[in-house]
Amino acid sequence: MSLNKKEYFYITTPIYYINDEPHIGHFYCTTAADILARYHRLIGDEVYFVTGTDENSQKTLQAAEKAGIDPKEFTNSMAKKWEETWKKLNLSFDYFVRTTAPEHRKSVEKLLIKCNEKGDIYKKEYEGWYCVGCEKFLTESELVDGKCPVHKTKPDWIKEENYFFRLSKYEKELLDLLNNKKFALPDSRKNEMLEFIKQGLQDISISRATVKWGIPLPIDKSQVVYVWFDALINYLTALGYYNDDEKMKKFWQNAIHLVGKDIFRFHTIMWPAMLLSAGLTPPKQVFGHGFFTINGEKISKSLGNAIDPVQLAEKYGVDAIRYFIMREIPFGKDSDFSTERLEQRYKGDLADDLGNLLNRSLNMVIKYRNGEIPEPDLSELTELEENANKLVYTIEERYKNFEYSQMLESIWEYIKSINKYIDTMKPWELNKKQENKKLDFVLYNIMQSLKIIALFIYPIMPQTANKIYKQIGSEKDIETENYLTAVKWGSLTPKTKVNKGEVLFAKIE
Ligand code: ME8
Repeated sequence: MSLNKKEYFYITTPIYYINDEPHIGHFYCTTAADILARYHRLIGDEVYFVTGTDENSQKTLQAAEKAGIDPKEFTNSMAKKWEETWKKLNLSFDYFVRTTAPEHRKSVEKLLIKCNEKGDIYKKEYEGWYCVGCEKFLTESELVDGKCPVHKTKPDWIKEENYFFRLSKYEKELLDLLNNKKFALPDSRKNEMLEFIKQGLQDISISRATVKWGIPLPIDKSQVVYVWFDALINYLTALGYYNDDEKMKKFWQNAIHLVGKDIFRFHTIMWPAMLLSAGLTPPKQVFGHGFFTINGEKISKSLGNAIDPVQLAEKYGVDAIRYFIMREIPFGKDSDFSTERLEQRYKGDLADDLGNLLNRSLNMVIKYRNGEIPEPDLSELTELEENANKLVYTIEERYKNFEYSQMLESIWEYIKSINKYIDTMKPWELNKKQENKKLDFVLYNIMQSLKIIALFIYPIMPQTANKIYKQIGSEKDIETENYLTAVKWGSLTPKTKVNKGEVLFAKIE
């Protein structure tokens, strides 16, 4: 249990292709990773959170040519754009990895040479349909009317002599790995992978003879490394695999990869096989989340329907969007992205349930106790206290299972129960009747539960959580708290002054 003992967490997102700009789908996965990273940092674990860009794709080259820019210049400016976008959106990654960086090239060379020494690389003549959009070979049976089913374009027929990786050799080990309950989640996707392996694994081409953009194959410099073989190794580059950095020892065995369902197979089959071949252990977990559509359509450049997370954040605030995407859709499921639903949740869950709760609670402390947290007699156990104690463990369990939406649902039930508590206890009547001891007790309970709410929602809405913290009178930032001490009932210091500020979720025009 990581609540009782410090653990290490290595949390990653896919490294994104830079031929395009970040959209809501990329933001979704990066946010999910950010939330997990923030939660583990909060409870005292040591976290290394990495995102980055996949730059050695043919798509990069095509996009640079189209823009009439030198590919190196293009990659530098696009990678910068992605990194800055994530920073602007308050994503707390510790390292931004780029596959055109010299360190990455060293990692790729090192791993590939190990696989070669193991006898897992061989040369063979190959021909097949290659989709640049997917950056992979497609089988005849995967094509629909001769086209790639995802990109709706005719793939290229490629015939060349390539280097192959003996994926088939790892069939049994991969089956064992996937049968381990926690490695690949959710179960439905894991079962698809098991089925795929049972049909028999083919060795895969890991180099390209005609492509010039990419990392030269260390065992034959006339070819470049296949972009997926190269890209997956980013997870090791970020830990300093190329020079045996200490981070490898600390973090590799605790790697959690969050990826979309589109690239789950690469991460649960090809990647662990590459690692096993190179004498490394597979990652601890891979989670394949679902996809957003916009009005039922796939998000695509040609349809021009991509939603820009920066624009959305400018309108609603980044915390509200983080809340919405994680609450609305159970992680792992597909869903349509609806601005209407976003506005409903903004108004209902955020402005009414949470914002209003803070507002009315502060008003009562100001009106009845001169803005000072009262000194209560806490000998009586309330349901608020009991439920808060239970929630600490429910939340931990939800994080372990990547159940973000269900976790938020439980937190919101708690928020609603505080509102109900106020309506039942009627502090205004206690005040009228001068039942001072009871009033102190009730007001303290309300403020204490707000403190706990701030801690619970911090990973999802870090700015909002800190605003609540400040308004209830804390001088500390949540990041500096000892979580288990701070969520304990009674942790709120009596006699501190509240500090009412701006409303949490203003009306959207
Ligand atoms: O595949 N809904 O990069 P990529 C939800 N470079 N998530 C979405 C989404 C949508 N509509 N569209 C994209 C690549 N994503 C490779 C990865 S990793 C070693 C190499 C998210 O730019 C989702 O997480 O195509 C998906 O897996 C990822 O973006 C793909 O990003």
